[in-house]
Amino acid sequence: MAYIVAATGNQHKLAEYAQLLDGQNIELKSLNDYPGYPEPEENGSSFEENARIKALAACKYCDVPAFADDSGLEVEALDGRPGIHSSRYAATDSERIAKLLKELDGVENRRARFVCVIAIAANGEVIETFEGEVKGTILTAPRGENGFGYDPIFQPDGFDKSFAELTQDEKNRISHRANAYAKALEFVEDEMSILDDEF
Ligand code: ITT
Repeated sequence: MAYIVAATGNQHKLAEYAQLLDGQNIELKSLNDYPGYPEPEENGSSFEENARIKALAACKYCDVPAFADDSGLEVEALDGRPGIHSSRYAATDSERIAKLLKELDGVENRRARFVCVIAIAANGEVIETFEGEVKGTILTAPRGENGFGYDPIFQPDGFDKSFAELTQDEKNRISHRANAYAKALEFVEDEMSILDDEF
């Protein structure tokens, strides 16, 4: 059995990955299995740089293959903000949503996309990165209770529901994270031996 550590402190991301990896021949470990893990500073200037930082730090500390994602919401009318600062944009999910809706008050162009870059690291180096996106629009008020982050105000193209009104399974069929994951899985299946380290 191959092992991989999901290098995230975000339990919602972890739950999405647990579902995505369900049925694969890979055992998912989390940072909860490594008490005392010192989270690295995310000081990169792109999603890719931050994903690399997180995956590499976990791979080195846990001494097993690891992956991490850096993700966020890019709003067209805000020149791509909050982007890589999506998590730091405000203190809580509801404050992040309120702040974004205020910035977009009266703004006609509500186009946005979620981006996710997954980095996989093994044997002390980043092996590869994979990018996924999902395009949509920012609603004028939050809708739905599922998901996390900006999900209640993001409506993916082709749906009349917000991400937070979709089930995790439905979100996992179309999300930025799922799209990046599908690319990563294809790569891992071809290169399965990178996960064959002793645990
Ligand atoms: P880790 O770095 O520990 O993985 P994090 O939450 O800090 O956890 P990021 O630095 O990648 O993760 O920040 C991503 C932020 O972007 C996240 O906190 C949400 O606010 C937002 N975000 C990312 N993916 C999202 C999704 O699927 N739905 C809603 N919001 C999302």
